Amino acid sequence: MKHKSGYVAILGLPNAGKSTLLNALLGQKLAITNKKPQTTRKNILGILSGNDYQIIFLDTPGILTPKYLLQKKMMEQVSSSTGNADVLLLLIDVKEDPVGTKTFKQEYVNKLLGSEKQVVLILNKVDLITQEISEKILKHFEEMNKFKAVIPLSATLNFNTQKLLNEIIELLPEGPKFYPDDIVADESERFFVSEIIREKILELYKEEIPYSCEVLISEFKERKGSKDYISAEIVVERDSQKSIIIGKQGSAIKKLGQIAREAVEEFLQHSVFLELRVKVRKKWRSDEKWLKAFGYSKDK
Ligand SMILES: Nc1nc2c(ncn2[C@@H]2O[C@H](COP(=O)(O)OP(=O)(O)OP(=O)(O)O)[C@@H](O)[C@H]2O)c(=O)[nH]1
Ligand SMILES: [Mg+2]
Repeated sequence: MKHKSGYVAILGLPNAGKSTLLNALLGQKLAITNKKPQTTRKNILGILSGNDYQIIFLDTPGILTPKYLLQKKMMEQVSSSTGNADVLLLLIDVKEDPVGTKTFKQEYVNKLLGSEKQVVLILNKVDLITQEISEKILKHFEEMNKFKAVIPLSATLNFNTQKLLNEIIELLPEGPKFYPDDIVADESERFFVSEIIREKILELYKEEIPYSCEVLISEFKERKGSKDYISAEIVVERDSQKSIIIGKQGSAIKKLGQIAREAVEEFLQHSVFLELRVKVRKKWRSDEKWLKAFGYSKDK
């Protein structure tokens, strides 16, 4: 058998389960996930290598109509993921959007379907609906005749993920490995640590607070034989948000620091001393200069 390789972009509305699917396909947690929409802000590359294939996945932010500059940058990330892609995975949350009405309302999705790209439609979260409804939805999409395949799947239960992989390998062109077999990600540990902290902010704080936060790693000192030292800045937009992050007598940030540290230690497999600071950068989500400084650029 010939070796196959290529790029596969994972696309869909916010909260469809794209990052959960990436993690399920890789068999390890690379991308942060949360029940709140717009968790992913930057593309995350994950590589799956087998004897006769190498799939380079790109998890992307959810497709939306941007209302402020950060969302515009997130959509630029989405757009940049499809250019090189050999296969597009379009995820639909079958509970929230059973026949794809919300998904196909997005002009961007229709543009993709009108392109030459091979699209596999994934009916995600089938664990939340009955078999009967699942079969009806499957039939509905198969009859549209727009997809290379339509696959009912549950990313959380790992249901049909192997079937999806077989389908992807089938669709990929012949080609060599682009990365060594043991490489799974191309981002730095710093990036993943900042994402883990952001994930814990999403878990601990309510309403708009997580949306107003960005996490930057200002220092990361590896120390053999003792704890790594990591200093992170949580950037918010307003003083009032800073007070909420810190909480009464520092109680909220203390809790955040503790659960974030445990998760970072699990990821790094090393003890760490984690220091968190909060900074206000007025309206950073609408500020080109700050967004650039925070790494929101077009390429990737
Ligand atoms: N029941 C069920 N829940 C799922 C499934 N896949 C994902 N979820 C949940 O859906 C929520 C959103 O998952 P994410 O993976 O963060 O979704 P996403 O598409 O990456 O979201 P954004 O990054 O915000 O665009 C999380 O609470 C997941 O646990 C699934 O197959 N079944
Ligand atoms: Mg995501």
